[in-house]
Amino acid sequence: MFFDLGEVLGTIGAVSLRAITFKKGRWVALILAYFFLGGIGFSQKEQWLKFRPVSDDYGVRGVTVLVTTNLPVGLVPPKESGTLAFFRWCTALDGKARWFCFPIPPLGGTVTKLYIDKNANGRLDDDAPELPVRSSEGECEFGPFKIQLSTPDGPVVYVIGVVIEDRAERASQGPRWLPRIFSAGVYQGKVDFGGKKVLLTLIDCNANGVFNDTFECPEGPDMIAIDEGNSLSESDMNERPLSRYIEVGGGWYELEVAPDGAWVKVRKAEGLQWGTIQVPVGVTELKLIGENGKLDLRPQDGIGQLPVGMYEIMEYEYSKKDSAGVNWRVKGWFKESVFVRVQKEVPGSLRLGEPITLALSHEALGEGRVRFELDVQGPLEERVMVYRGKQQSVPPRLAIFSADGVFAVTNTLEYG
Ligand SMILES: [Ca+2]
Ligand SMILES: [Ca+2]
Repeated sequence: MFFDLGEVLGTIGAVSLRAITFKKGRWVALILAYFFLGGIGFSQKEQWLKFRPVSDDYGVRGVTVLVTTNLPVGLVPPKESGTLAFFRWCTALDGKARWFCFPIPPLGGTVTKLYIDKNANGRLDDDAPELPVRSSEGECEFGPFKIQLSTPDGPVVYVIGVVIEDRAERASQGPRWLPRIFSAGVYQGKVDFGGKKVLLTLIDCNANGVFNDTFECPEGPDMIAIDEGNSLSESDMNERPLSRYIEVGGGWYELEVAPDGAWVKVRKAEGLQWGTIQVPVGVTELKLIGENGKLDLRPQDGIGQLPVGMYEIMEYEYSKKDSAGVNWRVKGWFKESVFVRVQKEVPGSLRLGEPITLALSHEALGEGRVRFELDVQGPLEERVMVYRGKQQSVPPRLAIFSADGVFAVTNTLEYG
């Protein structure tokens, strides 16, 4: 769905939320806006960050690539017998592509060697094979590997890890081998935002070697995490896509990130244009992500102020008292992307919270068994959870009868 403040522009089909969130095309308008605004000058000094190695469980991210068993043109293979699989990793940091290669193991076996053309000379016969650091049925991990890159700003070391998934059992649904290359390090440090120091982490989410991809990158934006001192753990850190602006401690800043992640520059955002979003009065919290950054809005009397731009609505909270004075609370989140464009001096409205509808579906599982599912939905077909006071509302009961009345059963639906 696509909303313009004040009017509905049109709709898109039921596509899963994450799948289309940051895809190319969806953000064409953002790209144009970016170039239109042109180069934003940064006068502030570099604030240097430190490299910190991270393991793959820091977050499943990176780039999944396809393999070929055809020897790529111009590539000298390693001295190996048997069938070889090749895949490629490219980085904009030095503009080069590097080939990877592994001998395909017999069915049931795991990948035992990985060759990487680390020096990007088009030869794999001068690279020693790497051994897996973790190997299990269906998946093995290699690395981390340091890749030396020559960039216009001097030499840079980029660290990658590789996980090769063997999908032999599901090969009918796609390729058998799925290597994923991920950035095995982040850049982290205390960064000064107008006197307030926060722990900032740069994550090369799309593993292209560059840490400053924003929404206009076809592979999607990189991520930053912000800890203003109130995060309980790293996973709790306030992670968001890298965007033009960033809100820290109630102030808005522009952030420039070095391509290799080594430093950031911060300056107070000037000339930000503000717009208004109107929601039902009961909406107490509204979380959005867009070209301007991540926002946690707390609308007052149904009105929220935010920088002009395009946003995707992530979550909201809505509350209301019933006639007995009991507080009811609704938490909503979106399985389909809902976008809102905030324009200057064009107030509009977004319907959230009510009405809540129930959609019952069923699936025959065979052997006389049927599974029923009840979707609790808000006005934009978002998923909602309903709380009465502090308790989740009592799930409805479902009575099922056969047409002749012989069969009768009543079940209570369960959350989950
Ligand atoms: Ca080589
Ligand atoms: Ca990147």
